[in-house]
Amino acid sequence: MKNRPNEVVYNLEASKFNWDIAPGKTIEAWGYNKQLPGPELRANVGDTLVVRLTNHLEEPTLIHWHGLRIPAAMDGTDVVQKPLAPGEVFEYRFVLPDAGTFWYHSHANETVQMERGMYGSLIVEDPTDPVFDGDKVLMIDDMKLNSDNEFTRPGWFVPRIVERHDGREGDTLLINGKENSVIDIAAGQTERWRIVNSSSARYFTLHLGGKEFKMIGTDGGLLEHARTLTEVLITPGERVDIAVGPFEEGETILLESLRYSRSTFLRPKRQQFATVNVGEQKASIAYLPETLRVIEPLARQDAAITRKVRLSVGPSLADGMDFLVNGDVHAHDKPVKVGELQIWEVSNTSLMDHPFHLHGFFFQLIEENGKRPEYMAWKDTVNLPPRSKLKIAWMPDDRPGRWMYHCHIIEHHAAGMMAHFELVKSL
Ligand SMILES: [Cu+2]
Repeated sequence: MKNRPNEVVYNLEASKFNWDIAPGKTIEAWGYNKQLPGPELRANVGDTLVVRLTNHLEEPTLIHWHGLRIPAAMDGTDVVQKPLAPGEVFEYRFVLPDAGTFWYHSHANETVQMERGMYGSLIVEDPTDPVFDGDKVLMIDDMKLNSDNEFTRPGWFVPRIVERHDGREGDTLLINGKENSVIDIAAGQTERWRIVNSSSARYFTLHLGGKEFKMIGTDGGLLEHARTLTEVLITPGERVDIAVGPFEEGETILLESLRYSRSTFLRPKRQQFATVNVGEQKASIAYLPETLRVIEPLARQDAAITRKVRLSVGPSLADGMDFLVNGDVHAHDKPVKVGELQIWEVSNTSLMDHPFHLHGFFFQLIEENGKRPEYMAWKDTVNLPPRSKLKIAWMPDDRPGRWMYHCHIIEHHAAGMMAHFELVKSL
């Protein structure tokens, strides 16, 4: 709802509620405004977003604004904000600096709160965005439920270490909180689909029955040029915007995730998430320009490294395995100075994949295992396969405070694969 000009206000009420993921299949969800996902928030770039969060849960909570370049105090983690106790209200208020596909989620007791549904999308539009015939948000998730549709708790040692090692994956596959979703599109039309991987640990390789689609954007907004693909990997936390269509009337297309092996105990599978139904022919006004925007490079591939971040695993007596950053759990990294270009070498010495997420800033990938990346993009989450090494460049602008980076497999984050650092005016 619009209040003052350029101010967009939402109320989010966090609570427990019953949610039908399929006809007759009801779960006890936790979420916002009794919806799963929470309300789709939309505003224009430059608007001030005001979100009043009321906590009706029986435990503390917080909202993290994933991908948003906002002041540290609004980042919604427990290092910048006291979690809201039951009954408390907090008002998040910040200017939306960038157009793109973002999302919000709980950053408290995440392995429970996110798994149960505490997330939603935040779409920031720009009047100069390419024109499409439709714009849909698809939030990918999975849930691990028992035969009574209850969330399981891994009580025994073996299930517990498996869930800690693999991250929590379940066989209940959801798009926008529903199993076996049907996505309608008119024949002859081209739509923008904004895909958000809001799962705890699932690697989602989007596949539309082998049909070509165009990847037009990622975490930090539009790419420079569309990329024609038939599949794209979207790891937890990442977003990919695609242009889909035009299709023929009467077509039925499976929306699946292809098999991706990330060295888990659980065997990876090809799985169907939804069906795309192509309806009656309609006229199209969609137009995709050759150049979507220009992305200025922050640094050359050979730029000198200013910091090394090593993701690894090590043995743990109590839990089987610890998840480490530079050899430490829940690490404290050195401060970063405002205005000093950061060139980080992020490496993964473990034998499993980790999606690396930096809070509050976009980075550019400038080198991938010794090679120059294929295309330019602004990112806040990037996957590291086993034994891989990336170089990322990012500019800490004038938003001092406490920030963090972590693996976006929520169970790995909880098991220690994260670090705090202070952004300071002077060192
Ligand atoms: Cu991880």
